[in-house]
Amino acid sequence: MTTAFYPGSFDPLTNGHLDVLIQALNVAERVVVGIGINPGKTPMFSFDERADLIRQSLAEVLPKRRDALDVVAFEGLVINAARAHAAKLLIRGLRDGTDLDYEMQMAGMNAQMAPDIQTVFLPSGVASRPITATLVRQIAAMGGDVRAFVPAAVLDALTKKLNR
Ligand code: COD
Repeated sequence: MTTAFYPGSFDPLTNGHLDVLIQALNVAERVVVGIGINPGKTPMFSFDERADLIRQSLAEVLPKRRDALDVVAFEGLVINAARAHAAKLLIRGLRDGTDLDYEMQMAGMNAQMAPDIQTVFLPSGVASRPITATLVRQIAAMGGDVRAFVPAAVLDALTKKLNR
């Protein structure tokens, strides 16, 4: 069974993240989404909230593959977390050339540290290319409409979190 590790902050999951997750399920039988925990940062959503939103959002669009998804927390190096979950593929989404430059550096260094783990770049869909979780949080906090950028479960959670 091919297992892929898809690391990120997912604070919260956006349509861009979901697009890449769906593509990852086309290349791997099982996908482990790794939510990176940074003890120095306070996220908008807790680990449990982020994990639930990822599971709910995938179940909404791809119910048949819900059992192929695991969501875990990790700290430290991505390659160590990927290994701990027996993943041979490391998934990264690409939005544009800026992502590519940065991701190429990480992929190169990860390949030297962990030649047994293959980085796989998956391109953003056209509609989700400009979306970032940081901007989604900012727009929502300022009362803007983010329904075009996030799955329904995330929109609901943002509305509740911001008390609207
Ligand atoms: N379209 C396509 N892909 C997207 C979109 C979009 N609109 N938005 C995000 N993505 C992709 C990103 O490119 C990324 O691949 C993934 O989704 C997650 O994105 P984020 O923004 O939630 O999370 P990141 O990229 O900030 O990652 C957080 C980590 C904790 C994973 C990160 O800090 C990290 O990689 N830490 C690694 C430490 C490490 O191993 N360092 C050594 C590397 S050599």
